[in-house]
Amino acid sequence: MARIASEEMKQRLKVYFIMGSVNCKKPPLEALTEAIDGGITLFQFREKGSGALVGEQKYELAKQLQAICQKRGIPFIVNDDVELALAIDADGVHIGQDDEDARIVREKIGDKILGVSAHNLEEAQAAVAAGADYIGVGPIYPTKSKADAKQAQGPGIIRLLRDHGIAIPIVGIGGITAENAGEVMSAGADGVSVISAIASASSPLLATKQLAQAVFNNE
Ligand code: TZP
Ligand code: MG
Repeated sequence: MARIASEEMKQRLKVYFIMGSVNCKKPPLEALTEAIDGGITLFQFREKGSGALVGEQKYELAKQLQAICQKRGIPFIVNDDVELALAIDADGVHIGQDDEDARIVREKIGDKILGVSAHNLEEAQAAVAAGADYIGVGPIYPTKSKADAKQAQGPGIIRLLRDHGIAIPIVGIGGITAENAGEVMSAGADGVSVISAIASASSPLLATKQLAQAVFNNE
């Protein structure tokens, strides 16, 4: 398998759903199935925070969610846990600035998708140099889904990165909803990534449809 092409990555980032068992209102398998029915283009398993599953239970949930993604043709990305991603042959890994060095992760995962969180130009340039396939930029808006989130920067951070030559696929993250997704896209993002806008919705199906509509109306 070759590295994912930049154009395909950009298409995959359009409606990027991130979720772990602690985020969802509905049972995780149900929430993911509804999100796929609603039109997500990429999924990240992020089993993190207070009450998160560990060990065998985390592994089992990952396998179950991955099976749903595989059946529906949605790439399955694992947050942080490179060993888990390799053990289950996930499609990729997403790492933050506090995780293992991106160059080392790239070596470990070969051609799998590598996503890296970046908060400024320096981090974005380093991620590009390390071989990231995309960067996640945020928090764009205030978020309740990440306890140690940095201050919200607004969509202008994406425009700044674009203006300074960052050309690789960018997905915005943090407090994104159907109401503000349009301005994230207009700032130069290829897509939006969300936890609560879908996972906390009483209807993940409807919430995803609304988010997808906002994204595709502002490409
Ligand atoms: N990284 C920056 S903000 C965030 C992460 C994982 C949380 C995004 O969650 P939400 O509910 O879409 O604001
Ligand atoms: Mg991390």
